Amino acid sequence: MLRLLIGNKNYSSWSMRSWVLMRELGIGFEEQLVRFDSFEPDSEFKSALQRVGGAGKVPLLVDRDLVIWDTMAIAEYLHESHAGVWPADSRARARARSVCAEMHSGFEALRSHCPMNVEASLAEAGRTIWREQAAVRADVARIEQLWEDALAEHGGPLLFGAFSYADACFAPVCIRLRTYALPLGERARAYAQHVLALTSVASWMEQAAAEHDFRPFEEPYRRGAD
Ligand SMILES: N[C@@H](CCC(=O)N[C@@H](CS)C(=O)NCC(=O)O)C(=O)O
Repeated sequence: MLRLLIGNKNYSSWSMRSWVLMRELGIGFEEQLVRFDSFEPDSEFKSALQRVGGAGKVPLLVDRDLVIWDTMAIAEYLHESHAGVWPADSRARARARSVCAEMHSGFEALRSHCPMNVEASLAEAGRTIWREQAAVRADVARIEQLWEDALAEHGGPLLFGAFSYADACFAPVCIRLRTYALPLGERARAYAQHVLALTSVASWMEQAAAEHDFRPFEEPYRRGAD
């Protein structure tokens, strides 16, 4: 049985990507939550991960004695044994890998100003961020363009028609857009709503909202859980 080590569901956007991918494709796994803490070298979080292997971050996928770290490597490993991780058509697959790679290495402004927080409603912080941070506006414009191009080429409702890792990869972005109530065009909004309604995404969000594990260092905008 595969084992997936993840962080707090309310905050861990990278964990969410692998978890949603596996759940949506019906790939069986046991999950192990490693609670976020300070991330200091001697923290509980780092010690727990060190005992398993990898780079000291979540998610981590463990298949017997094999430890796979980093979401892209996890997606590629699962692709070798399961259909549906990437689109079947090679052109669409190349494009899906491109958009995921861009997400993986980019959108720094959106990620740092709008950290994922499933349970919070931060529309007011979102309005300030939107007004003051041109780089966040640029990130969202680029994301909308990526989405619209893929939706136009493949007909929706998901980026490459049917579900693929690309949708799991952008699921935390859909949550950020919702938490911070950032403005979005019609087509992008419909896509984000579709992603949020996926069974796997809805159940991650439900479990995240039930966590009630307020981690102050992940909370630039709140003093406590509402
Ligand atoms: N590039 C990595 C990023 C993983 C990552 O940054 N995970 C965060 C949690 S969402 C983490 O473990 N942070 C701990 C740290 O930065 O020390 C991936 O794609 O898996």
